[in-house]
Amino acid sequence: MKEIITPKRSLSEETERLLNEQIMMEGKSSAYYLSMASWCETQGYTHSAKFLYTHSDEERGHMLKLFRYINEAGGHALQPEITDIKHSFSSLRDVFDLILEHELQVTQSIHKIVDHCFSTKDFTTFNFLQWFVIEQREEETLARRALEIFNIIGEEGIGLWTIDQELGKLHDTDKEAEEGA
Ligand code: OFO
Repeated sequence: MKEIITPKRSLSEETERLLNEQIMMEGKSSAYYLSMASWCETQGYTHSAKFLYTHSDEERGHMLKLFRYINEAGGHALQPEITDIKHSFSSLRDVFDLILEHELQVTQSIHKIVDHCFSTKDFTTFNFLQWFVIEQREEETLARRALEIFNIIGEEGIGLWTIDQELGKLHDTDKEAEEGA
């Protein structure tokens, strides 16, 4: 496909389309985690709910980063229509299994755009996307860490109660790791 770039815009139409798809994905992440937060809260998993409310806000931040980039580059960022959000989950573990699955899809989607930018020599967008590449590595690590907490503590007895407490601390652990890096 021929890439068309005019003096008023530094983004090709295809790159703009892919970035708008990514806006949809980040918006979906935000809505998905908000729904998970709400479910956790109704089940008494208050620490996990706190973690997920914060995470949902972060995903909205990722979406806004893309909005600003597209518009500054002369494109048009589109508010996505978010549908089909799951509201019920079979267990707390199910929530965190789904988070890892979802984050792996987000990583693939980011890599697809990075690959496109590299092959079309859009090095500005390629460079902008490096933040997302690093972020996805951290998000996957966080999701895996959450599942390790289930495996290490075990869900029997007061296990689930303890797991919920530990999941609530995940963002702090993440920040400490970033500061130590
Ligand atoms: Fe936007 O990092 Fe998760 O999805």
